[in-house]
Amino acid sequence: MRTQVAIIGAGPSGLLLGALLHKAGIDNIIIERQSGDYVLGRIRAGILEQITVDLLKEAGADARLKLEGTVHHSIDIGFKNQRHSIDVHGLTGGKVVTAYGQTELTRDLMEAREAAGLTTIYEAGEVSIHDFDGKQPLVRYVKDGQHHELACDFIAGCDGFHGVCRASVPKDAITEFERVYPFGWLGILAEVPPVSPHAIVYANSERGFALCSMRSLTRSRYYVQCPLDDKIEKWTDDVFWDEIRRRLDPDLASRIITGPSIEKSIAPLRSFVAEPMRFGSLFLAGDAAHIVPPTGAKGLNLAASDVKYLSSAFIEHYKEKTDAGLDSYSERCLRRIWRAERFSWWLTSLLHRFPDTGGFGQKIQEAELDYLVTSQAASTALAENYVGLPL
Ligand code: RFL
Ligand code: PHB
Repeated sequence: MRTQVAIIGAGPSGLLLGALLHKAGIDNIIIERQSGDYVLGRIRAGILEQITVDLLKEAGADARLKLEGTVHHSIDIGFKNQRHSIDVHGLTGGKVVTAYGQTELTRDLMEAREAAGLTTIYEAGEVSIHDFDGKQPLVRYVKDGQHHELACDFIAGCDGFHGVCRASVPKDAITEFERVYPFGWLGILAEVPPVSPHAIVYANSERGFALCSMRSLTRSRYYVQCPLDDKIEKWTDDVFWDEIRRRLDPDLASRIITGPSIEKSIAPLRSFVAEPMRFGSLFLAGDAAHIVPPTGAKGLNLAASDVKYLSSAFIEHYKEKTDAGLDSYSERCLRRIWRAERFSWWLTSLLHRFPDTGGFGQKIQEAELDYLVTSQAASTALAENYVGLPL
């Protein structure tokens, strides 16, 4: 088999890249190690920057997003038992974010891909990549017990943090930067109306961070900071609802509508960047190259901006016969990535309780939050980053 771009991974990065390349007439095949249902079963991001929404439109996969996505003009910040609204729309000259689940976005891209008759090989085993520093890049995999080879011009490593692509780069060719946080996020999904349908609530409390988010007007997503070694069984639905209420201001806590969880999981928090993102004809994109703690809602959006740069670079290569975009890919992406890394690290530091936060640290966080919600300069800095820095 042969294709122009072999894409490893059918998460949001791989599917979006495949769609944009197809629109430009560039042949691509996606190889994914899991089944489609497994990929759709992972509950992750919920907040899309305008750049991500625009890319889905460009990919021809935004019909349902337009109908079902909820536009948010502001975000709420809670601390010291009070909630403060930050008018993101007003502070950024009219920019907004859209609440729409990663699961839905992935489903839309999968369906568009299937409708266009494009090849995705699911449940591919033993995926390996070869000769990406030479002239004949190759992907090998096993499907239904048979060994296969896919020859290509380029390999796009869209296979997430634990994928094979970054791991295949010689250690001396790559530099990794990492910070692991001493807590996780326990998230639950429930078929109940969100307590705050028009603004995501980010709350700092002495008991730890809490977040109120949504998937639709009838489906809510909530998170609380928890110890990394907590067992999920400890967190019965009742324990979860009691705990989140204690971390929110009394008004919000009294209005939260509870119900049985339909998904519950604990995710670790990490900041990570691998540099560079290009190795010959291998290009990393999305979580394969970088991770942010979810506090800034940047992970999926960064994946989308990588894909924007990468698809433009491939289009230039094939249509305009110039490699300028491919040559500058890594540098262009990393500038935006490090700014999002900084923002996500800062917001995480400001809103969570760390082992050494103590009374003094709590007071300092509250003082900074007070400044943040009362100073137009500080609110604007938050708002600009939250809606996404320009490409
Ligand atoms: P993915 O989604 O991990 O997809 C990678 C795909 O590659 C496959 N794969 C392989 N395929 C073939 N061969 C191999 N050897 C392979 N190894 C792996 C995997 O099965 C998978 O299908 O990476 P991608 O596409 O780069 O997308 C990144 C996003 O998923 C991620 O950044 C976001 O979910 C992060 N994130 C958020 N981002 C936002 O922009 N806004 C948010 O509100 C937000 N909230 C979140 C989040 C992530 C969270 N968790 C669980 C980490 C909330 C949470 C709780
Ligand atoms: C979510 O809805 O899953 C979500 C929202 C905002 C975040 C992180 C996750 O910052």
